[in-house]
Amino acid sequence: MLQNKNLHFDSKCVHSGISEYEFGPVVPPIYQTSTFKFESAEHGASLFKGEAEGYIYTRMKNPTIEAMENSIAELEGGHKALGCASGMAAISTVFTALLKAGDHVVCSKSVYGPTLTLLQSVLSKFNIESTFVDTEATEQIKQAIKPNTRIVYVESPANPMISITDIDAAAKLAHNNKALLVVDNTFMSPALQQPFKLGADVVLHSMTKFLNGHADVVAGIIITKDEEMYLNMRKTLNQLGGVIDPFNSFLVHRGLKTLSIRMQRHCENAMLIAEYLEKHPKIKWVRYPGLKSHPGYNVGLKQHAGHGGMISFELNGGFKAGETVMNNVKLCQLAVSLGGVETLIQHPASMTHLSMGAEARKSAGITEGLVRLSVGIENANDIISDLEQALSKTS
Ligand code: LCS
Repeated sequence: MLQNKNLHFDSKCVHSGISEYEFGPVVPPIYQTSTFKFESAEHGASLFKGEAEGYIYTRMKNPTIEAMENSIAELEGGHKALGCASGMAAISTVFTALLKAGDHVVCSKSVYGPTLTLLQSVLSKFNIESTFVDTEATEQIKQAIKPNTRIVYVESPANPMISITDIDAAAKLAHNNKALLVVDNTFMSPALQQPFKLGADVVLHSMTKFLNGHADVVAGIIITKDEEMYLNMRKTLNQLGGVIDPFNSFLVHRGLKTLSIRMQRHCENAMLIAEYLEKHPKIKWVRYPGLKSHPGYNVGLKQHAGHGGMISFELNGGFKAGETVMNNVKLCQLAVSLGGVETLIQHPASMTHLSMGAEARKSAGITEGLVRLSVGIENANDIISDLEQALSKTS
């Protein structure tokens, strides 16, 4: 394998995780097999005992999956990674591996809807309690931590409020209580933010988004910072069973090669569009970390290398006007998900964040009129023209 240590990030995107394979392919082959033959009964037994190195069964380990995992672990600056069937599979594996009955979690109020409902409605059945706070206000994290808090969980920027948490400060608060900081780095990707450098203990992603980048895969990943945590996660993932499959791993690994240049374009486009929206007379407010009006602007400058591709905004005309825009865009696609090459527009209150309920949405500031834009890599002028013609249809 190429020694990547001294390479720049964009070179690592192209080369990391690639090993030597039979016939010398430049990219990892797709080992589309559920199981692997043993050389002998003794060999099989020694693989199971962990005395021999090798592959047994794809739920446990597979070379195509391993190549993608090694690549992302390297890009995030972590120890090892675990490919999961979805972002939610990664999140539920992390909580299951790290928590026990009687533990407490502090979580951002603004997170992906099903993450909040997983804590609130599923883990609560196992006597795991959660407190949801505005993690943009570090003080609120401090106040919410209790003696039994085991995890502080944040997304930064968060879905869909694009709020910024000071990751370094959150890590210190968690560690003072012997708790762990888990960061969902989906909105930034390691091209823009590397939470381990800021003190995170576990980093995870929905790879469905920027890491894969092409809206054709549902997948997740967990990155650990040491072997002990990795073995705990691997055992839990193997038992829960939410692993990624070889073909999706291959697609994600292919997507990673262009991660750096894609993120650069997402950031450039999003900045132009955020500035356009902020000046538009029909727009009430815009949340984008690159705008000085964003309350987390200074924290963002400290912890991420670019402001990302996600924008939230509300029109003066509220939900009705937002609906008109969503129904009239032509280039922008009206669809949930994010982080792909095509620009997507959606309405969190009736779509991605419906499941969390009106009260939790209100408390997180997710207004009925909020519209979320995942800015793609098209020409920014084309995206702006499309938004302009759709905005002109609103009264
Ligand atoms: N974390 C974040 C920040 C997300 O935005 C999502 C999905 C997940 C985790 C879950 O990942 P999945 O299981 O879907 O791979 N976010 C979505 C969204 O905003 N629209 O559709 C899905």
